[in-house]
Amino acid sequence: MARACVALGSNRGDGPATFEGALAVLAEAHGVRVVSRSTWRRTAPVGGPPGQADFLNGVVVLETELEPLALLDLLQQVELGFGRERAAEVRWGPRTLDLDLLLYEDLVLDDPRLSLPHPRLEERAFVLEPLAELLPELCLPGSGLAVVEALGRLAGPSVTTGEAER
Ligand code: A4P
Ligand code: MG
Repeated sequence: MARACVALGSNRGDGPATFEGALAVLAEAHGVRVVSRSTWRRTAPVGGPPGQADFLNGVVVLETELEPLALLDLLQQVELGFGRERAAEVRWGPRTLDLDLLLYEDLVLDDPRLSLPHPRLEERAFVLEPLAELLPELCLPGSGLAVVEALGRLAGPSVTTGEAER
C-alpha cells in the first residue's frame, strides 16, 4: 500500500456537496482507502481569469494499491463524473472539481501526464494549509522541507471568507 495526498478544488456549483460526493466515490473505489481529510476552506483564486469566484479547497490522504498513473486515471474519472469539462476551460479558470495528486509516497516523477510532487505544491497556501492539518511534519521530496516549514515561507494565509468548514 502506498500513501498518496490529493488536493480538492472547486469554484463552480455546490463545492461542499461535490467534495462529499467525490470522497464517497473514492472510498468505494477498488484499491483505495480514504485515511484522513482536512477541513474545507474558502480561498481567494490564484491566477486564472479576473473576477472568478472564490474556491473551496481541501486535502485528503489515501492509502492505495494503485500505481501513480492508475490513481491519476481514477481522479480524472471522478472529476468527469462531477461535471468537469476540461476541454471547455480556461487555464486555472472556474471548475466544478479539480483533483490534483500532490504526493505519492516520496516519489519524484516527470511523466508527460504526471509530475510528482505536484509542481506548484510549495507555492500555494491553499494546498499547504490543509496538508499541514493532516501531515505537518511530512518531508516534501522537492525541497526537503517539512510541510509546516514550507507553509511558513509563504506570505500569508489563503482563507478569505468565513471559517474553515467540515
Ligand atoms: N498533471 C501533471 N501532474 C499532475 C498531478 N500531480 N496531479 C497533468 C494532477 N494532474 C497532473 O490538469 C492538467 C494536466 O496536468 C492533466 O492533464 C494531468 O495529466 P487539469 O486538472 O486538467 O488542469 P488544472 O488543474 O487547471 O492544471 P493544474 O496545472 O493542476 O492547475 P493548478 O496548478 O492546480 O491550478 N486558486 C485557488 N484559490 N484554489 C485552487 O484550487 N486551482 C488552480 C488550478 C488555480 N488557482 C486556484 C486553484
Ligand atoms: Mg488539476
